[in-house]
Amino acid sequence: MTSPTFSMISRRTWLTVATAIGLATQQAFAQARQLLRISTPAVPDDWHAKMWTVMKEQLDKTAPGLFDVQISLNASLFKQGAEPVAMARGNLEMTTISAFDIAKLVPEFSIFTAGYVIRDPAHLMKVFNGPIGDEMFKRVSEKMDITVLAPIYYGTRQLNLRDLRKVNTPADLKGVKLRMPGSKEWLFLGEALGATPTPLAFGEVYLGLRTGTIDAQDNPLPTVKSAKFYEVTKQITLTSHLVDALFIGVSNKLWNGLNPDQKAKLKSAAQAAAQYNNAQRIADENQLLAYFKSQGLTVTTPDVAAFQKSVQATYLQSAYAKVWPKGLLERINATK
Ligand code: KDO
Repeated sequence: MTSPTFSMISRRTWLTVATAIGLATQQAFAQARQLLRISTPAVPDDWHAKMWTVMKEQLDKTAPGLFDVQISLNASLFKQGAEPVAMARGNLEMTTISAFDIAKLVPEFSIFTAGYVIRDPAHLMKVFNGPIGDEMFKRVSEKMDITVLAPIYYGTRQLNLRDLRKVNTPADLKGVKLRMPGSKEWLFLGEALGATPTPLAFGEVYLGLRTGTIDAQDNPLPTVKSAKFYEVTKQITLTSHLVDALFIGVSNKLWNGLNPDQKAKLKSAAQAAAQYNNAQRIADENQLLAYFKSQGLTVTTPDVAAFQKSVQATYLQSAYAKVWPKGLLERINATK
């Protein structure tokens, strides 16, 4: 047996040292990665669930190794509506919050929970990506310690009934057990529509419709498809009562620890996710009625003007409208 030559030793040594350096770098990298936990009640097939992967993939390219993105769908990490509290406690970094979640802590935000205020997706984007959005998101940051990175179009909420029913005006919804998410702001919207609102978490809606503990639910068409509500309902009534937004929010604890370049990369990735979601939802909304009809559902158009008049009057007379900043409704209406 020949003894190892000098060059063999040095090559081996070099390899060992290089491997050790590699491992140490990897460890340092892993340790330095910011935990970015995301929780949402969205079902995997929904665009606002898939958009998180779009965000993650962009971050992997623009900021490799910076974030450890962990996506939890189906409310498997936190139950619907519990996300802002989890963020405040440092147990969650990101989610989509609704105007209804925000209104609990920023009461003036209830203006966006009112039916027939936002006109369409383009109006929604103009309002939230302009000075009104800036002012309102500043309040969100101050009171909730959450920075809004991008508004998203969740869709236009429609009525979806278990059984066939003539629905022309709010009076036709009298006694209908309409499922709403479980907060007073949501229940008020159900009441304003003329129904008997029944609180239920999103994850329980399918079963509620199947077993008949509820008569109806409201959600945008893409969600009626992705959560398969069309399988357990017979009618869609196009009230278009709420052009609904969600807001991609990050905890200030994480946000304030980032440098300007990292902030820009995270914001840009969130905006890419929002754009992806918006484009897909709008395309879906234009084509899904044909699909639902092919599945045997009846699609009806009520007297939308009657719904609008009644819902707007209910909100304007309510305690909610009393805390809306003076002139805000007019400014929203005037946004073109
Ligand atoms: C729902 O529970 O009806 C709702 O549409 C309310 C939204 O604010 C949002 O929480 C949404 O569910 C979930 O993201 C599931 O799609």
